[in-house]
Amino acid sequence: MARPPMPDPLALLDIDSLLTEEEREIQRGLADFLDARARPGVADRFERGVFDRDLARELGAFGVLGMHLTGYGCAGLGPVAYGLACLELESVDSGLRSFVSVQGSLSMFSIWRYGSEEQKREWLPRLAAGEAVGCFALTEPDAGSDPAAMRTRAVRDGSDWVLTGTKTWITNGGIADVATVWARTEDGVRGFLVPTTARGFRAVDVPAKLSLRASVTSELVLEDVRLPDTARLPHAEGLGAPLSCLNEARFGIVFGAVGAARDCLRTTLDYASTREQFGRPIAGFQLTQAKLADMAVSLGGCALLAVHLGRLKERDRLRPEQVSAGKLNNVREAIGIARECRTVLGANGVTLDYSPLRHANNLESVLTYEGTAEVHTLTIGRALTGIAAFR
Ligand code: TGC
Ligand code: FAD
Repeated sequence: MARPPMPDPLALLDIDSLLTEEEREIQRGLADFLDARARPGVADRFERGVFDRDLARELGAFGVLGMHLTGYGCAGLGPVAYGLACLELESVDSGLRSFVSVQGSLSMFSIWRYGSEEQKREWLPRLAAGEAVGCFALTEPDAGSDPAAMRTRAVRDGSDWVLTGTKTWITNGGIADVATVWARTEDGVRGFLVPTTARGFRAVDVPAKLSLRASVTSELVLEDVRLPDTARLPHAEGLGAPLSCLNEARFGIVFGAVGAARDCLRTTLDYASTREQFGRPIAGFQLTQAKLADMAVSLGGCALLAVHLGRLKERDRLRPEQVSAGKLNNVREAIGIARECRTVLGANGVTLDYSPLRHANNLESVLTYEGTAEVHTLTIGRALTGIAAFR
């Protein structure tokens, strides 16, 4: 006798039982908000290549932006609650999670961790509310995996700084009010808060992406941008500062990838139980069940890993190579699940009517940004062997 399909494949391993009541409430509340406000129309926004700026303000009002930071209008919630928010956001679209990652974990975190009191007061409350948008500019045309090769320069001129260079692939760049720009000075790498209205600054959006289409990605050009010394992040010294911000955003991706994969599997379970061939639901074929079972086990493993890393982070015990293990594994598994789900959907799977191929396309970017799969493999390799194989 057939029973209805399991509505949430994460229920297979009872992942909920690992969460506190507060964490479950935050997750449920955000999921309901996103179902009402973000899920409808997401395929259309992906197709048109647009980001919904109003949604950013609503996410701010909901308290999601910088929710893991304390003070300055931020909610001060724990890492698992933040991770679960990333999971729910990415179950809608990776572009939405990207917006929140960059706003909260890269832009706001860089100011919160390395900024002066004045910088925090000026920017954090507006960024938390979604009234202002931030971006984080590390990558350059000739410095991606190897940010130490950056060419953007900040040179002293009296009491000012003059910034020159080009940053590329910058999420939120074209809609940002403030950019955290990392530049080389004669004392090493430093961070600067560049208002996007500054003379000599311009953003040019990357056209025709096949991935993360519902997210703004831009090139930033800085031509002799003059800034006072109060624009420099006073506590950021060396490349370790931007790399420490990446740990925060990479942690969110560990959970986010679970959300994308869960949405693919939910969609596929639902489809397979109603689509009939050879006179019966395709979910009843053993080959389909083998795919579904493998994917549910893999998804559960990803969720266990995410929650485990979150609990380590709560105790301040999370090391960068552990974040690398989480990002490498969960994004790799999620992209595999998205592609396998697509096969169960047959021809319908290549349309925007169903989410798996949209998620798979988005996950191509997630596999590359915040450290490519190869960079994270080598980070784990270095931790295991003690030998750095990057160069
Ligand atoms: P090395 O040059 O030797 O080290 C520089 C300093 O940084 C320290 N460090 C870290 N600190 C904290 N957390 C980490 N994860 C760190 N990784 C390195 C390091 O200890 C050193 O400190 P110090 O005090 O000794 O000077 O660099 P390395 O050999 O350690 O690292 C090399 C490598 C390849 C791992 C690093 O360069 C790297 O991670 N490259 C990938 C670049 C990357 O991920 N870019 C992402 C750009 S932002 C983005 O993609 C946003 S997408 C957002 C979205 O839409 O969601
Ligand atoms: P490369 O570094 O040129 O790498 C190309 C290939 O070579 C990869 O497979 C890589 O793994 C491999 N490779 C490189 N070095 C090694 C090595 N030592 N050993 C083995 N293999 C190696 N950046 C920002 O600063 N801010 C943002 O907001 C941001 N948003 C992004 C949004 C999107 C949609 C995308 C796609 C990218 C974004 N990025 C952002 C840039 C992203 O961080 C870089 O694309 C990423 O770090 C890789 O750099 P690259 O693209 O230059 O590739």
